[in-house]
Amino acid sequence: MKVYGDRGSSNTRRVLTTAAYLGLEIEFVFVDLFSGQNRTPQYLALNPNGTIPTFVDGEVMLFEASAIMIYLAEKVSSPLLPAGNAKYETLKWMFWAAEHFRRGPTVLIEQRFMDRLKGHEEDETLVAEALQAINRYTAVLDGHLRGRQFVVGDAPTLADFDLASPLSHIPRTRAPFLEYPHVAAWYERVNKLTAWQATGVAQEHRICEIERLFKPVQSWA
Ligand SMILES: N[C@@H](CCC(=O)N[C@@H](CS)C(=O)NCC(=O)O)C(=O)O
Repeated sequence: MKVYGDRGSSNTRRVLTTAAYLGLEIEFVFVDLFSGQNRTPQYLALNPNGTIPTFVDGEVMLFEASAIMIYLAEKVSSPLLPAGNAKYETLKWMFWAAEHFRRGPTVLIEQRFMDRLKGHEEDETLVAEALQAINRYTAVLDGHLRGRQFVVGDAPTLADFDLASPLSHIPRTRAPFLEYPHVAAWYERVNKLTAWQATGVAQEHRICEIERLFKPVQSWA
């Protein structure tokens, strides 16, 4: 099984965390977005979006991190995707994460990290809209997490990894997720999971590398 991605990407991190949590051996193939490796004909043949992560297991070729995570959990019948009604609860929060929860943070990572690396000022209107969306949906998650250990039931599911992934960019986005007490307590629990910790260390290491790469542009800007 191969995962194509960048360890600095929170979408790649969701997939790598799932594989590590399940103890699955995967071959990691680094795709350097900054030198356009995601735009080569070979890569676009695997994933016509030119995004990361991409996954290959024999004839199975997937893009979309959540689809890859579901594939991995089902491959080993893991309770990360539980049975019965809990399965639909898990999927509900995963779809919600994509449709609502991660949209604001995606704007912030562009505005406050990617564009800043290139020496651009942030767009105040886009940032204000993103923060408004983040507050709206984090309040919903906070209400749900009151009195709960994890998003679905008392053990982690794929929904926890999907929802925690944008929090891993807080140092860059300065998104106010941790101002919500139940979200903050839940994130502390997620941070205690060995698989999540390991991918977090690798992510921060890679982010430092990226920042070093762009340093001349930053000081020139
Ligand atoms: N919904 C996609 C999002 C993938 C995505 O946007 N990845 C970013 C990196 S975190 C990317 O590849 N950006 C490069 C581009 O859009 O060209 C998923 O869950 O896999």
